[in-house]
Amino acid sequence: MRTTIRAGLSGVAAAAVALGVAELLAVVAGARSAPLIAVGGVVVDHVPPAVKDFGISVFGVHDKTALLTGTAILLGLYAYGVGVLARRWWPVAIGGIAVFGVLGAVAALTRPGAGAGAALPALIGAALAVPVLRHLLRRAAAAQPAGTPAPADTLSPGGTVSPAQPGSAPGSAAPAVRERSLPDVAYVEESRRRFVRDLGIVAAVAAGGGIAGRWLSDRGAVTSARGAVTLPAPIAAAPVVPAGAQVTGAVPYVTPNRDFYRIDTALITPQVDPSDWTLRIHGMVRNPITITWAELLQRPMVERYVTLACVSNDVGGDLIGNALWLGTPIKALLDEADPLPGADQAVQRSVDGWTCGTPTAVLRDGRDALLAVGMNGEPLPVPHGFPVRMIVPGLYGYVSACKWITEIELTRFADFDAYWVPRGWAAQAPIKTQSRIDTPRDGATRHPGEVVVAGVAWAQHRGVAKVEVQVDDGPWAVASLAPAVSDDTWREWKHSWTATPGKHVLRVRATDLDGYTQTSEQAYPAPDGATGWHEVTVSVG
Ligand SMILES: Nc1nc2c(c(=O)[nH]1)N[C@H]1C(S)=C(S)[C@@H](COP(=O)(O)O)O[C@H]1N2
Ligand SMILES: [Mo]
Repeated sequence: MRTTIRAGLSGVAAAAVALGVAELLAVVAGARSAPLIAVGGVVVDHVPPAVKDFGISVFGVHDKTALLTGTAILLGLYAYGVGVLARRWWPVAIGGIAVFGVLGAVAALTRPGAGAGAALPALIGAALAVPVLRHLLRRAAAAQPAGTPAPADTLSPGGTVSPAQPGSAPGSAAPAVRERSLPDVAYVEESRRRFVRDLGIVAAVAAGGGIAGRWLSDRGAVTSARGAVTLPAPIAAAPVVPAGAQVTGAVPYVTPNRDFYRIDTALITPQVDPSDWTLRIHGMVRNPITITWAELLQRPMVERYVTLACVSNDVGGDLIGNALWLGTPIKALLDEADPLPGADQAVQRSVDGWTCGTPTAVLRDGRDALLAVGMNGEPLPVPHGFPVRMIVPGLYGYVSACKWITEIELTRFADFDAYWVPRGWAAQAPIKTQSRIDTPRDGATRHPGEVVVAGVAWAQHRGVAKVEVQVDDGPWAVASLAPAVSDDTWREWKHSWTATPGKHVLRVRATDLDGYTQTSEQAYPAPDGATGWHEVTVSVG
């Protein structure tokens, strides 16, 4: 191993230990104060809308992994560089590590809800990296064969680094000069062994701290608090799902919680203990309200199927799901708060600072807009907003479905842009009428004869009136629609196609109860939802 590489690895190991220890400290200081999470969060919030497919996407799980991996790789390269330079010029190490610590601390301090303590994980981690790097660089220098240009004696902030460290190799008590002048193969070998050993110890501490910290942050008291929740019974039960609402070949009519898509900007899932939870309704209201979890559960609860969709869903995509939500109608709470005339926007704020803006009128027009506490018979899963989120039939999630909600501020659209609006998304975004073919899959093969084509169609709060299927450029055939549960849910459909040998394109389009038929015109998800017909290609033979 070359000396430069040893120095670089020393830098990487020192950075890793800083991050690992910071991750552990963040268990106490707040999970969002861990430097990687804090810096990642700043990046998420500040990506220019022009960075396509990234800033313009409403973050899914993969974007987050990519972001954190990318940040870690950049940091690793930086730390490698610091290690290599520090070998010749120690102040670089101090400066480089200080920059790293201060950046992490500032990022953590600027995260929503951060107290002064949020700076500590990054600062303490960085402070620890200094002696770790110094120690590893000394080991690396000692592992250098004699005769190699050795800047080791410029290493330490104290000036000379003597190989006379306690417990060092044979001959280590000798002055540096002797080490340089006498090629002592055994000494170099032993030093290399020690370097590798210490590098391993540092890496283990880093990994251990990181893994333990992440584990502890992820399963805070909230998992058990959620387990202890008993949901109240609804005063109005959901409509019964009619037999036949689910069609063979299409997705399940009710999406199980574990399969429900997840989209949010949170790099770590917010952990909100219901006993600490409050919702404050304030701003342009005559009567500001704050309610606790216990008070919320006292309110009348209803149970409703509502199909939630993400604006980032591509034509044919799966960022959509249908669940049974248990919640209290938000209208009654808003009526009590008594919004002032002109307060046309209800801005919901999550515990992590994320915001969305919903037209106040929509929340009060009588639709089942719920402050939800239950999903498919369970308390909300933590990634889906535990303990409380909003569910508003008919609007894309980014303008309505605030998870981990703690605040509703009545304001004007003219006065406040919610999170995604300055990032290139529309302030108002009703869900567009859409349809999808679930079977056959694109690229599937079938035998000639009867082939079942099936899928889902949705036009939340308007309702689906008709679904049609087209084969190649033939006439549109009306598909058979499964019974509807409500206008706020998707509808499954099927169509029997007599397939002939060859390659065929199947297309679907829906018409809603307003009489609107999906346009063939293809539009990107940004700024207010994709359009176009979903099509699949099938080989028959
Ligand atoms: N706190 C918070 N709530 C949020 C988001 C978010 O980033 N943060 N994303 C919204 C978006 S874009 C969508 S599509 C829905 C998705 O809800 P789900 O993850 O439960 O499917 O949550 C909404 N609520
Ligand atoms: Mo979304």
